[in-house]
Amino acid sequence: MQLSELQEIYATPFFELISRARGVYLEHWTGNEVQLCTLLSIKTGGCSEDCGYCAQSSRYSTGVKAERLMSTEDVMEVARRAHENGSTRFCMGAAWKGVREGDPRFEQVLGTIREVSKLGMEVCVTLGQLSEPEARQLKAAGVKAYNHNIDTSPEHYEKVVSTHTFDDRLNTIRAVQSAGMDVCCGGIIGMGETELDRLKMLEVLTNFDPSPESVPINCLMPMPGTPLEQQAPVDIFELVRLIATTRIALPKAKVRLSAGRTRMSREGQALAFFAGANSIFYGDKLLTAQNPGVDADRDLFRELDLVPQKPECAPAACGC
Ligand code: SAM
Ligand code: DTB
Ligand code: SF4
Repeated sequence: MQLSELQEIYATPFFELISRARGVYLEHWTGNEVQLCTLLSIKTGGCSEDCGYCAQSSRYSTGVKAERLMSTEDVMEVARRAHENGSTRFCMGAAWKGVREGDPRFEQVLGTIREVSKLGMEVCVTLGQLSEPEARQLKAAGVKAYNHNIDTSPEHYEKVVSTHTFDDRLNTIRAVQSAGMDVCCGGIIGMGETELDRLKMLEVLTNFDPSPESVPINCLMPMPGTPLEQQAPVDIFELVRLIATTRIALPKAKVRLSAGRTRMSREGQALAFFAGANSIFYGDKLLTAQNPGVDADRDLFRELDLVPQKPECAPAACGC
């Protein structure tokens, strides 16, 4: 989609915008179903990169300790619990610049993926940069989707990160697409970007071929010690407008209301679901930051008559 079209959609009067987005949502999705994704940091902290929002960069004193890669056994324990709690997607994240074929730590992650994929949840990983050989190995091990966010507009990206480029991010996404994995790609708002930057980010996402399978929209969680620790919270109506615009521009993508829900009211979240968000991270913790508790989300779902989305047919567990 062109930037001018996105600008036009975004500028529609608020109620018209969210009604239109709701209409698009109902054409493509079963009403009231929201995907529950559990996130697990399998390798926390000590990252070489300088992403200005991230508590896991070794360049900032954030209080996050560098830990070793979790064992397959420990990951499986969390994954089993997530499955029992109704999660249909399990996303494992690593604080790495990227992964290389043959690296023993990458081999270990492949082994973990093989085990987790037997549980029947959609498996997603976010391990940083990769090229085609690594992408093919991940796909063969059972990964459905690879999360790699572009995070903001190309212009704003270099104000937030200096150790890799926006083009590096796009190259990884291309490798993921070539290997036949789904692309989970979105960004963060609240990093000092303009409305135009947000729409330029969306322009890039809408021009992916194939389209992204899911689009996480994160609100910056200002992590103490990072350069962005003082950023003001995102205005809820700006977030809802962006979600509605994303829903209209990418009707078939799962739009994930991602980081930052701890600072949103229940009413704000309800508006975001109405406007087309249909996926959340479920569980008390994101990677290092807090997420609303499982009990709070269960209550919210009950009050809004939302139900967990069923998993898509997962080859390893599928009986059909
Ligand atoms: N190292 C890998 C990478 O950079 O792609 C994977 C992990 S990284 C933490 C995954 C994503 O988490 C980032 O691209 C960013 O969108 C999101 N994220 C990290 N810190 C955040 C924060 N403080 N607030 C909101 N989103 C954040
Ligand atoms: C995404 O877009 N958001 C998630 C997931 N993909 C990996 C990460 C959010 C991280 C929030 C900050 C933290 O927990 O440190
Ligand atoms: Fe490292 Fe990813 Fe955090 Fe950037 S966002 S510092 S690459 S863990």
